[in-house]
Amino acid sequence: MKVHSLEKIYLALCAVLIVLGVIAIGASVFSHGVHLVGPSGSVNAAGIAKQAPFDQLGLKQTGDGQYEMTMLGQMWQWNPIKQQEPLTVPAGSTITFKATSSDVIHGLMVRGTNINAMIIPGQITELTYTFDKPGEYLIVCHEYCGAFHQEMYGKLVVS
Ligand SMILES: [Cu+2]
Repeated sequence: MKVHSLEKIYLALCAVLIVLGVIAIGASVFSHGVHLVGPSGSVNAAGIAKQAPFDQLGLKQTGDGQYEMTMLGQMWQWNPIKQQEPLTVPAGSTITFKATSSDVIHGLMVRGTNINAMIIPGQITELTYTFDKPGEYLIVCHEYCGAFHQEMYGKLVVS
């Protein structure tokens, strides 16, 4: 089979672009600190509200510029975000999110950050992020969880 010289050039360019694309994705993953989130514990799906740390939901300060946000995904709310709004922390604060679900799989995402994980019933998911930029951060569920999935959102204010 004879391959035209222009086709050879085209194939070589495609190969170079594929290699550059893979390198760009790899560099982006390392530079943004992308990593898989593993479970950091488990809770019995029955009676979550009586088990630590989910017996005390909400944002609490644990040190100088250190916060812990314990939250429970339930159809169709992030408990207790709506009850505690506006959640406010000063710029430069580090928040460790500890989340689980009491019913179905939810997805925790904080827009503008790398907080993005599935929230699985009975599994504790822990994510930490330092909020250096002031602004409003939308906290959403990004895993379709039923009829009012779009209502699972809240706001974090970094001032
Ligand atoms: Cu949802």
